[in-house]
Amino acid sequence: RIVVTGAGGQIGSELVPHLRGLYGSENVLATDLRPLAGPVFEGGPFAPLDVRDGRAFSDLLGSFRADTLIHLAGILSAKGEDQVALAWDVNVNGSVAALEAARERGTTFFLPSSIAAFGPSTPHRDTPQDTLQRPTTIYGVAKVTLELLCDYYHLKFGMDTRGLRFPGLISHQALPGGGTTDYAVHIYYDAVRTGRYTSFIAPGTFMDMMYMPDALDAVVRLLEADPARLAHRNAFNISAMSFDPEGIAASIRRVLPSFTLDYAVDPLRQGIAESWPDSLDCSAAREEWGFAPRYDLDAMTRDMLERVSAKLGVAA
Ligand code: VAH
Repeated sequence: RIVVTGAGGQIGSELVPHLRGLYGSENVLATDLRPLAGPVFEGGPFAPLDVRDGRAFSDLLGSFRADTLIHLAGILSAKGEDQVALAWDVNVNGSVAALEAARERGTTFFLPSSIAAFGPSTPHRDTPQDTLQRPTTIYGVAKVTLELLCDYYHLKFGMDTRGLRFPGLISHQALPGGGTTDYAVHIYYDAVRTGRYTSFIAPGTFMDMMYMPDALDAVVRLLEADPARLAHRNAFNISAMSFDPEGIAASIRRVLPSFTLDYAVDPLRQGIAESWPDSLDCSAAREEWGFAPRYDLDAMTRDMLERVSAKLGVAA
């Protein structure tokens, strides 16, 4: 029985229905700061939760008889730079409360890390699984803290903690909020709406990316993996592709030939993007639990344009 925090976010809004389809709706409890609309809220059990409230967190895991906690609640990179104290409070204190509640209740614990856990001094190409991590955003500093905390709780208390370093995630269900890779989602919506997009990330800025179905599959595969095979536990590098704005625009033009891209670079998010890797080495994830993404850039583009067109009721 699984509890998911941040269920209304970009990952949670797709992961909750996915897990309910696999394990039964009654076995997946969605939580978020406030009641939600849509399938997450209507499709199964929901409870409001401020993840910083440790008592309420532990009580919820106990009353739901959870055996797994997937803790997604957090503030993303760009929004974190505008609200540093809040980002630290929610991302770190909220995750400490989650870890303590999971320890108290003996639940398996999943936490998402990010390519944001790397910084300018990290090798940018084929970024190793184990390497220098000196991130320059509060979001990244928090992610490194949480990677270390999850390893510590495993070593100190024997907790089953597991996690993934997500690349930028592209999806059509819920829009991301406050991220740096969000341009790779917005571009599809504008391609359908207007046939053109103005990118806040500059040409030549490569970042690791992945289509949401592959992210959902990775979470389930890691949580179902044989722990004896896990040489690493938290923060597996995973990625399905690496592209810059020109690359995703060319992919869109292979479907919508008239699509055009121009630029209004946002210095804040451009600076964040340049501090992150260009491409990850994902060999540990492949070897230890069979990570195998299915979508490449053109397959993602075809599916995204089709889904966003249907969602907006616009012929692409
Ligand atoms: C962000 N989408 O942009 C998130 C993610 C790898 C990027 O952490 O902040």
